[in-house]
Amino acid sequence: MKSYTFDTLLLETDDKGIAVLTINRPDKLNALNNTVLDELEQAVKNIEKDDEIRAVIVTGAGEKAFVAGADIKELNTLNKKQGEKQSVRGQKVFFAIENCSKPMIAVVNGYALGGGSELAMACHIRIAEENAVFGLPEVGLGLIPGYGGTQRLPQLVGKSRAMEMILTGGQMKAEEAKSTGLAGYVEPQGKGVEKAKEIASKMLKNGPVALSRAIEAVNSGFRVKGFSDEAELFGDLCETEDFKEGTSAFLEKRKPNFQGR
Ligand code: CO8
Repeated sequence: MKSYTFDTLLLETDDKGIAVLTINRPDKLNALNNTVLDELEQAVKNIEKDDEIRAVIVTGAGEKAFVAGADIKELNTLNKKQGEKQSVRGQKVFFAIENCSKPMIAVVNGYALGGGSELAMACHIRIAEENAVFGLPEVGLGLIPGYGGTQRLPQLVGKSRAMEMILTGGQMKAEEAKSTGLAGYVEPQGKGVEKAKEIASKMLKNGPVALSRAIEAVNSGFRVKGFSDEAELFGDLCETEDFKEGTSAFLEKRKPNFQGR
């Protein structure tokens, strides 16, 4: 078993070349702070360079969450310019995952909210454990999804269902995620990685160059222009009172009182 050392991630590779990349901040439900984003970017670079790694499973530490979103504590103080920059930053890390030349499989083992759903959607396929909860709750914080969710969710579940999910900030449990195509499989809790390894093993019987070109070709058909608009709109929202109210309400553990300003 080969492993790399990070503060907020675990990256371990088995003897078949299947790596498990675990977001490891369980006390904060694996929320994506800047350290996690930096380390994810570095991890993908390691994955690309390391010939022993042939496929990657992305999952969350603990029994409650895959990733509960971007770290709301870090979002709360962003201004327009910083908000747009932060959105572009996360989008860039998730593009690196989406365009990784090796198969990336998300095992969603609990809450995948906001940036967590966006991370899962950037992976090539998704397996939901029975306790998986997908959602883009950003509007409840006075925000919009800013790590690609407004672009990738409609691609995966269709515009109408995506619009409903984004505008209500509603959640989708494992079985519904499977029926909409957001997840390929539903597995018992604790069994997602096993299923992911089974699927990865089937992929790895094929030529690695063909796999990388297939990923590139499929992604090529889904290149959309909306990501920069998403980042700009996210930045705009950071200037609103509703954003301050929404994020402060979460941190103060109370309901927001939006004024529409
Ligand atoms: N950010 C920061 N801390 C978090 C987050 C988060 N997203 N989610 C959970 N935590 C922390 C909690 O504050 C708590 O910390 P503490 O123990 O110090 O109080 C700890 O994790 C455990 O969480 P809870 O006590 O809340 O656990 P519950 O089981 O009661 O609730 C929930 C679980 C329902 C998942 C709840 O934690 C929750 O609602 N979390 C926030 C979900 C959310 O709104 N996610 C979206 C965030 S916004 C986002 O992702 C935007 C992405 C795009 C960004 C673009 C550019 C910046």
